[in-house]
Amino acid sequence: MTTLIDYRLDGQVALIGLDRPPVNALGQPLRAALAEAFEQAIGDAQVCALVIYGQGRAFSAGADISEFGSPAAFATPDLASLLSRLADSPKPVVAAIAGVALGGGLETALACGYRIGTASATLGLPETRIGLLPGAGGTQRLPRLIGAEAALEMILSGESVSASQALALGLIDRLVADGDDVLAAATDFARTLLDESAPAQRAWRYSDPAQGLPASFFEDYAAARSRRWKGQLAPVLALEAVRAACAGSLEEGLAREQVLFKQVESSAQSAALRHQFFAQREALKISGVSKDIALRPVDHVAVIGAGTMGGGIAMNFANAGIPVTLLELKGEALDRGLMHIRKNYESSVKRGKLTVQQLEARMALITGTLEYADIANVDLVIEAVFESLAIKQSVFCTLDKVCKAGVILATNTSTLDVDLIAAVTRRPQDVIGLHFFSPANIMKLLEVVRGRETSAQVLATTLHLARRTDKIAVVSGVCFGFIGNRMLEPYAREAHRLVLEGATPAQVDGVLTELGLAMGVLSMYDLAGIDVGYLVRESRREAIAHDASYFKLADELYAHGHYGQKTGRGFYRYEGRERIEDYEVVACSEVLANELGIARRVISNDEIHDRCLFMLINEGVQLLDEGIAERSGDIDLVWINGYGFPAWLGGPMHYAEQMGLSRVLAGIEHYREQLGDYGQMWFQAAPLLQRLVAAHQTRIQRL
Ligand code: 3H9
Repeated sequence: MTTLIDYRLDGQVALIGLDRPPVNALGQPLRAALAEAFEQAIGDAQVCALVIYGQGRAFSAGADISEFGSPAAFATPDLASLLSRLADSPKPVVAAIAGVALGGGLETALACGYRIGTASATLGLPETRIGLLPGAGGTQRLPRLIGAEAALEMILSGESVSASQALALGLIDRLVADGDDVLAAATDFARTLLDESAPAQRAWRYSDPAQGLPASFFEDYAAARSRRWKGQLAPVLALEAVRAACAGSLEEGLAREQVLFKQVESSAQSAALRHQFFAQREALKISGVSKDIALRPVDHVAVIGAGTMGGGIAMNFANAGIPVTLLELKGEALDRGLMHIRKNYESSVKRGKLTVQQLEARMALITGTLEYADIANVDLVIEAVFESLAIKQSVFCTLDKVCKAGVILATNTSTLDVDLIAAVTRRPQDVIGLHFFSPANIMKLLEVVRGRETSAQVLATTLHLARRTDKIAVVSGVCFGFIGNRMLEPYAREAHRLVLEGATPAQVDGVLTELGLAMGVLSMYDLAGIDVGYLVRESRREAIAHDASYFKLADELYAHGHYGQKTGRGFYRYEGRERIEDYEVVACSEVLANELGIARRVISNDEIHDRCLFMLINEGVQLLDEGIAERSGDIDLVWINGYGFPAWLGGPMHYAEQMGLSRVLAGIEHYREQLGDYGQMWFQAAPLLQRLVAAHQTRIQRL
């Protein structure tokens, strides 16, 4: 017996412990060891019942995700066959669930005749989140146990349920109080089953999982989610698998599930989502920051500035139960900010997302003040004032004077030089950038900007805090715009310029949303505010003065007071929430193109795709080469979680790898030639991209 399984006997009960830290992922070696232990128990006449449990913090987090896309995923014994064997056990098998039972982990429990769980256990089938579907019987056994509707909801939401919900659903048979020994309880349960001569497998609770559902149930379910599922394979095929559970025998359903599972497993979408899963975990491993570094306690936070951003940041901490002091200069602005926060929470109450008590509890965690003295003892200060270096530096001078030693001083700048801000303090090692995305209480991404002197301890503490507040943290070095906004610039530049060359804003945005982006870049500028974009450009006119042509149209919109959605006009006209093509914008681009000597022509959708995307990718590769981003996966996380890049394409870097790096390079070189002076100026392939292609590399990495 290998060490992957802890096998022992307790009287007539065989105890089989999965022992593959950290989460008992069911890779081939563990599957083989489990199969062997199972057969040993079945073959042992002394054993009358079995208990399967997980050593450590999980029952099992499911199949080993790193095996997918390789033969190891289906290597003997494959999980589906192993679980079918388990389900046919002639002796009762009890799954003892403590911690998480996810994906193939829950499917293992479903193949057992009986399930018992601790109160803090969570159970779920999150496969669709990584572009898969439950492929070891989950789509067939779960509907037969809890009904098709509840099963579909669990499978398609990917959300876990608590042990008490699982008990109510009939997913587990017994609940064990936290602190009680789940293994002892499971062994007792097994003995009771033996005393009662209980069958090894009970009849399914739902012989017809679709019983009581309307005939059009599956069509209606898919139709209601067609927008959310647009372009995605896994949810559509997962639904089909559950439907198969309602249409025939278990054997037929399991066979259908296998076919569908293999289809998603080999899809590019699943490869992209799996890449994202690991990228998210890799992003927390930072060079120079050891895993065991002592963290600073963060029990109280202050936010400077009660505007939209400051308010969102305050809510982010209050939502995680961390007290926040919100500081403003004027009473009116503070009241407005606090009122806005309350309104936001009230709308969550109206939507049923929050109870009134939770609203009040969160508001009670946020205290307003006009005095810097009130934040002298907090553990972290986040400045969220107007995006101006001089103003931010003056705030940091004050913080340096007022705040206690050991406080972390963070700036929420989206573009400015964190080192120049740190330099005005006597403690640059305690200064860091925390770039939240608006609305800060909702958006998952947090760009953590590591200044030249930021200490490893400060960095580690903020990364830990990000997890506490459910943010996806990505570390960036210091440069204009960090990872996200620096890449936005060339991408947005092409979008703007293409409109001058003859595309309409709707055509440009249409190509991007067709690809799966949550929003086209020009619509995004309308949402963020044409005035905001203008002010960012104003702050760095010298840097972009050598070719000012591409943003002439945006400057013109600014001059006319067309600031985007908030004024009802920008690149589009707005009637309520409806976005309408504005023919005056088209006419204006014609005039500007004429003035700038740009020949207007019919622009193909392919050209829009290639110019916007290749320039985005090129900048990402350059950032990696400069060391601003540590890994290409970090760049992907930023664009998926902060800029609406479709997760199922894996982020711009992964997408480039899928397209082929040589295609990206060839495209850049093509437009460099085709677009005359403009092409010569902007279409310069990143040296790292050239090196990678020359070395026939398919992955984006430093070379
Ligand atoms: C499946 O089951 C398919 C079947 O239906 C059909 C098969 C035929 N595999 O997240 P953490 C690693 S698909 C491999 O930092 P936490 C993770 O990379 C699977 N590795 O901890 C990390 O490694 P490292 C369906 C895995 O406490 C370490 O474990 N299941 C897996 O914040 C710690 O992870 C899922 O989708 C895995 N399955 O969260 C569940 N899981 O230290 C995916 C974790 O080297 N997992 N690792 O960076 C999770 O949701 C979370 O990891 C979990 C723990 C909640 C378990």
